[in-house]
Amino acid sequence: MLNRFRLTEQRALTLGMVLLLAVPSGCHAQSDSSSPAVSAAATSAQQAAEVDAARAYDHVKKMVALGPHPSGSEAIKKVQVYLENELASYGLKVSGDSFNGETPRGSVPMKNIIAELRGEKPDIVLITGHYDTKRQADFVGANDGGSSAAAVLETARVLSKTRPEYTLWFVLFDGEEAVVDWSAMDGRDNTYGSRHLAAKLKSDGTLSRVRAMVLFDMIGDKDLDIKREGESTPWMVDTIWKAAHALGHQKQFLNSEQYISDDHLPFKEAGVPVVDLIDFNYGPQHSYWHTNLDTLDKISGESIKIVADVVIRALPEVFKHLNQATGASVKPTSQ
Ligand code: 1BN
Ligand code: ZN
Repeated sequence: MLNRFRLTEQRALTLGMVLLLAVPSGCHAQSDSSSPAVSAAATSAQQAAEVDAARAYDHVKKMVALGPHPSGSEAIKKVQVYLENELASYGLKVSGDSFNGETPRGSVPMKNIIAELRGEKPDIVLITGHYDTKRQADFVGANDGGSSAAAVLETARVLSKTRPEYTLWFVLFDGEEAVVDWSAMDGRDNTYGSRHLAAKLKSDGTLSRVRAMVLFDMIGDKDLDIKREGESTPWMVDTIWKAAHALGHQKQFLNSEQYISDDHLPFKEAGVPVVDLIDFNYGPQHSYWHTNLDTLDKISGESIKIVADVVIRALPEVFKHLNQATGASVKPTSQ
């Protein structure tokens, strides 16, 4: 996986000059039994290129420990600080996108969190998920809110050690959940954060640089099964499923289809290719979804790792597809 991204200079230095000289950036780190220094460094680099299941679980544990955190709550401010500090610790440029969601309960302060990893190209691929929890007494949302935020954090941490071809924005949406009911306000009591960001990027002109979006939602279920989401862009779904198969995760990535209304729709409507990775089969007869049974014991860091690793594996293919779509070619480097 590491070979698919260019190592940052800082990361390359920390891996040591031996690896730097032996393995040109962008090339595969070959194991070399005759050179323990190279193989040790290469091994640590390979490990660094994968999501850490224990870290992913720990992120969810920490967010759950902060208590229910619906949009506008005191607890969500603490979750925001946690997420911002984590993203900043990976060396990413973090910014807050604060706004007021006009909800059936009035104006609610909300904040999307955005962390940028500059790539070789200025065009942007969004890696996203929501972190707010449903407004319901004692609902902590280990899977619904926790797992998506943890997947974004871990994907950001792993990729922050690379220089990707496209610029990546890691986006944590606020206000995905309904304040009263998903269908209230003519179906607009939901996805406040993604609707706000899509509109803002359209009005400031940045949307033309947004080339694709990956959405994680409810991917922490111990019994992970993700269907092809029907609103998603077919080539994005195919690319993700191909990567899942390549990594041996065909049991978790099913070939059946379902349609889900979620944070990807405002970007789809704005013309961005999207994919929603959502396991909408949570517990017996889906009985853990939006109930107080959505707790830590129902999720697994391994499930979050599987989905985030698949996305990391798929990204170079996404970039390739985007390059073909524009007819862009890699500029020859001057000698
Ligand atoms: C996903 C997690 N969703 C809300 N929490 C989106 C959704 C809303 C899915 C309504 C199905 C029905
Ligand atoms: Zn929900």
